[in-house]
Amino acid sequence: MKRQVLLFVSLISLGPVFGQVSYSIPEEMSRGSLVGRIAQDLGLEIKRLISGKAKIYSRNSDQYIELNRERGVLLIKERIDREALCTEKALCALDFQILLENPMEFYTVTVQITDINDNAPTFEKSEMNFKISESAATGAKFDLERAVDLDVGINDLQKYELKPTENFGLKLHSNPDGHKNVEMVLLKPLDREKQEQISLVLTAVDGGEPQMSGTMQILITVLDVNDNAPVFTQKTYKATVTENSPKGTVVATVTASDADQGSNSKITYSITNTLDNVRKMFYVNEENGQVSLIETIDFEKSKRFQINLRANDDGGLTDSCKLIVDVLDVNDNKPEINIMSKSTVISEDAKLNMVVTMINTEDLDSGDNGNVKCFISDNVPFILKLTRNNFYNLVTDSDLNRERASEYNITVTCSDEGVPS
Ligand SMILES: [Ca+2]
Ligand SMILES: [Ca+2]
Ligand SMILES: [Ca+2]
Ligand SMILES: [Ca+2]
Repeated sequence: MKRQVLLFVSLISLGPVFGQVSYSIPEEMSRGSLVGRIAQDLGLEIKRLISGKAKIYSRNSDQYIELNRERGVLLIKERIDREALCTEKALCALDFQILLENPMEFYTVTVQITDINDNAPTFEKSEMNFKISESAATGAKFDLERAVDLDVGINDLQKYELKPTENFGLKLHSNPDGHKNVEMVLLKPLDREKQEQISLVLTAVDGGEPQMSGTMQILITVLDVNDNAPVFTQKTYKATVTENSPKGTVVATVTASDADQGSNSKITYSITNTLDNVRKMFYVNEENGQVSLIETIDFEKSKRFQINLRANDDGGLTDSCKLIVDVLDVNDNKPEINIMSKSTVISEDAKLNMVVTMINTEDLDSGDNGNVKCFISDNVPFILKLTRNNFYNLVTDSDLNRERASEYNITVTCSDEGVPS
């Protein structure tokens, strides 16, 4: 084989060259399609082709093109795929010779294969996944896989499109190999609380006619940062609790929410009062915000509490609120009776309305529970007169007669209006 080639090389170097011709055809023409009227173009007669046993000599391209001597034409013998033949080369051509004998001569033929747009830009992967923090700064870049189009020139990849365009844009970088690297650039900050998954489509298009394209899906998971503080459902909560309620009684439940994820939204409740005795009286369940009593409340000591509460997330962000607890009175105090002055001795000629003694009543309860009324039995020559709130005077109501009664034992009864009294 090697020897034959060598022999041929010596032949062509000796033999006369009568001319050359070139054709240009698109790739992918079907078998039997006309490449060129070689006899006509070389100025040869059909009978000379036949008598000269004209044939194609080629070291590598004879499988694609054949010579039909009888018609004097070159025809497609095998479908030509430009991409397989020339890969990325812009100029793709088949070179061969037409050899004739008697006398020996040869012609050089060049068939240029032009590209047709028979390849779409394609991505190796159909999907790319990214995990991007919602705190990523605008301008942050992410390398994307580039697409490949086997065609050349205008039929090759021309541009990329990324949709939707809300948060990301594209940036292309020229590469020494002539291809362009493609980057996704963050244009607008991400917000996990608004959108946790973002799905984008990267489209690569060529410039052929018709235009062809390929797509790749880009899936972005937005990672949480602690950019939201807890928020109480109310700034001020109100509750009431009856005094003497048992320890453990739930007074109220405060609730805060946090828009973040995981530990960034895990809330812990606490009471922040310092200077008063609130923390001795109340306890907040740090997990569920339930406020309960840890001490018995005495209305007579404190009628109202202001509990300051804080909600913390695990990232250290906080909110605060107030819980106002009004203590409800129960009638747990008897009226107290104080005799302010007493004259144990009184003359029988004492005038009517003479003050014998002054009484003050006191009841620690409030409302009806502390509303005190006093009275005495009515078979004595005295009456009880209300002078001011909670002050009574015991005064003479009729003439006294020492000879009839020298001593009175008067019982004053005071009662509040609570139920039970
Ligand atoms: Ca092509
Ligand atoms: Ca193409
Ligand atoms: Ca948070
Ligand atoms: Ca967040």
